[in-house]
Amino acid sequence: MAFKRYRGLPQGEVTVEEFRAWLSQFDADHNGRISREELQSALRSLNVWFSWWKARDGVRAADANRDGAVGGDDEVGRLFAFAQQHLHVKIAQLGYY
Ligand SMILES: [Ca+2]
Repeated sequence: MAFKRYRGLPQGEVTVEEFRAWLSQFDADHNGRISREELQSALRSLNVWFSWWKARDGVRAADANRDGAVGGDDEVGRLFAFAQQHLHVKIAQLGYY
């Protein structure tokens, strides 16, 4: 299996645009949506513990239309909110969502 080096999240506060750009590099099949497996590799790249569970919970929290993946502005915004609460990602724009 090839080892891929990912860009990290910016230090300090993160805007939703930065979060989206960061997340897009994990869209392995380039379908514009982040599956649970893709989110898990994103979390793993941040050295998040229990990435399997957190990826499952993150998709569950963000997947408004219940298609099993995170896609579109609304769902990325929800995932961003999840990341703030559960991964301690700081937001740069309070009240943006
Ligand atoms: Ca995808």
